[in-house]
Amino acid sequence: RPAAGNRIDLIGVPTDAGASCRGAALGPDDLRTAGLAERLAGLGYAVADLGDINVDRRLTAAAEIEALAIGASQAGYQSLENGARPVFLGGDHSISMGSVAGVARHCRDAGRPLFVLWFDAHGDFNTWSTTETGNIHGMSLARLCGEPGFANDAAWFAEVDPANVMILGARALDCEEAQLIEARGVQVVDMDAVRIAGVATPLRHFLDRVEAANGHLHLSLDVDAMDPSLAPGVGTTVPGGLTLAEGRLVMEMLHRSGRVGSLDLVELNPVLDRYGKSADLMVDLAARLFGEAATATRLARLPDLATA
Ligand code: Z70
Ligand code: MN
Ligand code: MN
Ligand code: MN
Repeated sequence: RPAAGNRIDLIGVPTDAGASCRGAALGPDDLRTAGLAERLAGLGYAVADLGDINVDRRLTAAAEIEALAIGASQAGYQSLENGARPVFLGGDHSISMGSVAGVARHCRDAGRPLFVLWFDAHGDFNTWSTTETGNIHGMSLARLCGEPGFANDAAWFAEVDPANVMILGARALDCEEAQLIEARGVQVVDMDAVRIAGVATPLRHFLDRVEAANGHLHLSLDVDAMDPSLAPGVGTTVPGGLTLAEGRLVMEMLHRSGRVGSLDLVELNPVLDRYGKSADLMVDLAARLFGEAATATRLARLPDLATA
């Protein structure tokens, strides 16, 4: 059990301006309703719900995303400076432009390398030149990795090294997007690789790198990485996603690493969800990420995890 004083800050970023369909803006309140704060508090954490970043609905989509990125970056940076772990509640995945930028600024100032696990059916590595849809949630990782065409000179922004990123669960990469990911050296563990190697082996190698570098690990959890039968409440369902056992195993390994310092929970669309199923799944995964059900007995049966 974590000692009291181990703090988690919930930061709502209620937008769907980056997506093609509306509804993800309701995500933060749906995660609250599903009991996220209470579940984490039950594990012994001091959970503070900092409320939602203010959003001005009169703005254009791009301007709304930019304003929220600034707010998320500042709130996340402050949370980390205060010694807490920020959990960003989306919102579509465009919110990570700000959340991860704030984490990257903290890491830069603290002199610690940042690693990002992009848990997603998609790569989100399109630019304004490669995008087939114009949807900004399909561009967040590209922007974070310093691709041109974005206004990244602002004080709230900091880049992520593409060599320190692993995309896990991918199965819907656009053609030019896939070429760009490859050219930048981002590691992709797609669903074909998962079916062949499982999730544990590639994740073990990634976590060993984070450990060796004394890195800070950010998990950007897009719920559409999970199979749509488990997570129907997403804008774009892609068949052939991660199973419940695989998702939980990833979370347990991440917990055991002791390296996860920040988290995005994104792309939950309550309008498309069925009886809170996807929200419940996200709360379950987040709880396991923070240590729920990670008993010594279970780990004794999983020696590859115990030797983290
Ligand atoms: C596509 C695009 C995307 C999430 C869809 C899809 C991007 N590559 N991301 N749903 N979460 O529009 O760029
Ligand atoms: Mn820190
Ligand atoms: Mn995504
Ligand atoms: Mn996705």
